[in-house]
Amino acid sequence: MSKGIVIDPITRIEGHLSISIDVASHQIVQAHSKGEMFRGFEVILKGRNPLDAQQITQRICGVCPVSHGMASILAQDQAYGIHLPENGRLLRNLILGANYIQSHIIHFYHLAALDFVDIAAIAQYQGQDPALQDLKSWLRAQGKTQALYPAAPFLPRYEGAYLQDTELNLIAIRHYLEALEMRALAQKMGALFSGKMPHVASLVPGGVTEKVTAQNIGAYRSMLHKLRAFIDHHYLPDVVAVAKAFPDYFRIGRGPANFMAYGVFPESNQDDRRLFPSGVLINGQLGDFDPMLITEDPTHAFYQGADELAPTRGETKPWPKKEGAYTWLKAPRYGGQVVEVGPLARMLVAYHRDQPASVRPLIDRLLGELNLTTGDLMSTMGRHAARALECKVVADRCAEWVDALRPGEPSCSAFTIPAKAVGVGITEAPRGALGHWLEIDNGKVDRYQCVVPTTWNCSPRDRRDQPGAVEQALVGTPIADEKNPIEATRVVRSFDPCIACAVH
Ligand code: NFE
Ligand code: MG
Repeated sequence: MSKGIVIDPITRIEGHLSISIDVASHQIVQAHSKGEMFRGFEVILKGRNPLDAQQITQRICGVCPVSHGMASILAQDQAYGIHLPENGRLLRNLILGANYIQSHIIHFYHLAALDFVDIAAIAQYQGQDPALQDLKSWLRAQGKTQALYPAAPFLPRYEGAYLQDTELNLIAIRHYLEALEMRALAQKMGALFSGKMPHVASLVPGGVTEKVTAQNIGAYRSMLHKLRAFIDHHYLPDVVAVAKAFPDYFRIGRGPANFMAYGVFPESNQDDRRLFPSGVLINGQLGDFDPMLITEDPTHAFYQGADELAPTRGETKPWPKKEGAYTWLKAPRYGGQVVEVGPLARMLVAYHRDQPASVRPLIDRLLGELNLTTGDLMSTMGRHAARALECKVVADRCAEWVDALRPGEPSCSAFTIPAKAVGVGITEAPRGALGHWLEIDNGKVDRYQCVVPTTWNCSPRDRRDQPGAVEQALVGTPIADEKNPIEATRVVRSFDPCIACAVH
């Protein structure tokens, strides 16, 4: 006999992701992932001026809006046949880089770490260690007494085996608070070139509208300097400390073990080299990514339509009473296969391609320190580690991109909107592979389809009855106490799901 457990909502981020699990003999035997709302951005866009798309699609989300804006202008660059000036490419990378940094920091410290760190430690600590007493006074001086007397947003929580080491707990709590400031700093850094955050104003087809000046270069450099120090001296060591304390989580939450990356951060305007390359890892084999193999299957989603459709033919026709449906997410598939997307997919593809050169040594060093293999990365803790390493690689590369900007030179190109055109914007959001498919007729949007990272990861079963990536990752997870299924939340949150994006 199995017992059904519903965790709803499961994320600490916008949106309504509900997870239903069946547990037998203290193990998850089956899981269903459910997106519980309809949004309708693809419907809203039909008939509008295509230039509205990069503004409207940013409203899909408050965490990764830059990526939606980026996918939209990439689709339009292609539809209008535009070539970017060098400053335009670099500025886009710097704005997106700032967004990645804030997203990864907020995910680890504010959305996930509380599943591992014991926030109650600070209230309980009565020792004599001057450094820890100093932390208590520091928290008081900052007016952060919430951390001393745990309340919302730290409670309620599931009880479980949290970090035992008091000093580590207290350090992590201090870094949680510092990370709030770092996250704000990353947003300010992005706003230097984007006008504002989170929904940016300067991204346009043809480039970026902000001018490059010595002043905004200098300001970006100095903010980035502080962020890189935080990533190197706090974020990476904290992830390693948590990983050492929870080694089981390199064996829990494996998922389909097939990965896909579209590639992101263009390194040239002449060819399609990108900082993180595209590729797929299917059954352990590295292959080239082919966008023609993408389909979406509505079998178990609340939408009309019986076919698995390519996004160029995709439809969004809600059917809330559909029999057999259990979620508002369609099921994206790659050549019929379930794939995982996100930082782990990007880092594994980069590792196998040995590009960029910084990735393989970073991963090898981490694996050496933890005595693990690349296979162990396909896990709950592997996702956290990959995200942290990626954050470092992006921040380090931003320091080179900002130095390459040319003050006084143009940052965008002119364009006209044709009466009829198609374009696809293929990029990567912090949470994974993101595509926007655009069709223009009579100068207006005729079809707009978004296939989004969390839709890939949290997808439902398809017509072949293959469960989605998160649904697969949950199966086999041990649940020590059915009243406190903290292990399941750790697995799901390692994907950094955002259901507002996933449904769109
Ligand atoms: Ni709302 Fe998003 C990212 C996108 S996830 S956070 O990253 O696209 O589906
Ligand atoms: Mg869609």
